[in-house]
Amino acid sequence: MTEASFTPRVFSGIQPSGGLTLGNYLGAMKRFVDMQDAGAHETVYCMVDLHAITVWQDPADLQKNTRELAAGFIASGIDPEKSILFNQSRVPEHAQLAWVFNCVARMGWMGRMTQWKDKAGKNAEQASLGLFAYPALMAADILIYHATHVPVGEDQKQHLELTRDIAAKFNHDFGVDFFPITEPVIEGAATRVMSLRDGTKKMSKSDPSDLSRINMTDDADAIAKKIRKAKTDPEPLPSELKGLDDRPDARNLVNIYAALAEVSPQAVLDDHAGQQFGTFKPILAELAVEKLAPIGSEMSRLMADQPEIDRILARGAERAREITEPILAKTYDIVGMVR
Ligand code: AQP
Repeated sequence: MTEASFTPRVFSGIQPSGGLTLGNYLGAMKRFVDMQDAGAHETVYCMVDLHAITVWQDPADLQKNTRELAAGFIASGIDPEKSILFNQSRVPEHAQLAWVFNCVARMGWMGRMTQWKDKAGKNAEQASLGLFAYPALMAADILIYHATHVPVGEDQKQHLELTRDIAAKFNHDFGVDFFPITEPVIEGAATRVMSLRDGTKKMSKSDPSDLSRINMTDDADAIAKKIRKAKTDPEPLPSELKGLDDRPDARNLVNIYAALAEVSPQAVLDDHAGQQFGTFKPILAELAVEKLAPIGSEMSRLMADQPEIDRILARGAERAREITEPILAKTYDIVGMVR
């Protein structure tokens, strides 16, 4: 089998470990919609609830966050008829393939993952085994679809490289060309949206400070207030990108503007060079409200019909299993399981 024989297929997921943030939206979700609408690939999108429980999740919050995330996918433009949309735990082949990959991946590979080091920190002895094995489950999420392309934010680049290593080692160990060597798709002005309180830290749904992020459920007032309070510096905007090199907070706001307006960061500077943040922030807030508030209201509308969300996810899982069952069966044959 050659790479050319794999169906062009996109897979990506988001954890229901909190509310959807502007970082998830610009770094991932918006690009999921673009890839769906471009029509060049089959698109498979997932709420990765099994990943979420690698750190403690209150069960009631996990259910709420999973449904809210589903509403976020749909409100952002994912059409459950065009894309396959479901939550990971409904498709057991993800976890089954992950076990095989736990036996292919090496401890040393996992130990080098920066997300593991960041999240486990100095307390690795007390971290869950699931958190350590997270990248093997992520590789399984992708490869159980023979996905050829994976749109993600910059923070997932290392996990994608590990996915390629796992696929290559499996193919090599068993003398097959069964799993594709997946291409990461990391592009655009917002591959790494930073915290509004600290431009050197990633915007994250689990950051204890709500002012550090824009939630997709924030209303117009909250969005405007968070941008107004965003950390900046006293300098005006420069005319060239290199003028932002040592100004992470300023750079972050320019990147957010560029991603929302769908222009390059240089084009933002061309229009706003010389402006102080007192002038630029209200313009950014207006743009953010215009683009994000309709998504937030559509999410609330969808959340009011929970049975409909559950029906969409169940149907998505059925469609997903049409792909995953034969790939797991073939994997088990290759590995030598008697069935
Ligand atoms: N700040 C970000 N900028 C750009 N992309 C981002 N992504 C997340 N944060 C940013 C992208 O969103 C997708 C889903 O991420 P995830 O929820 O699976 O996990 P994460 O990267 O760990 O996201 P969070 O918000 O930081 O979650 P917590 O706080 O629970 O760890 C991925 O494609 C990711 O790159």
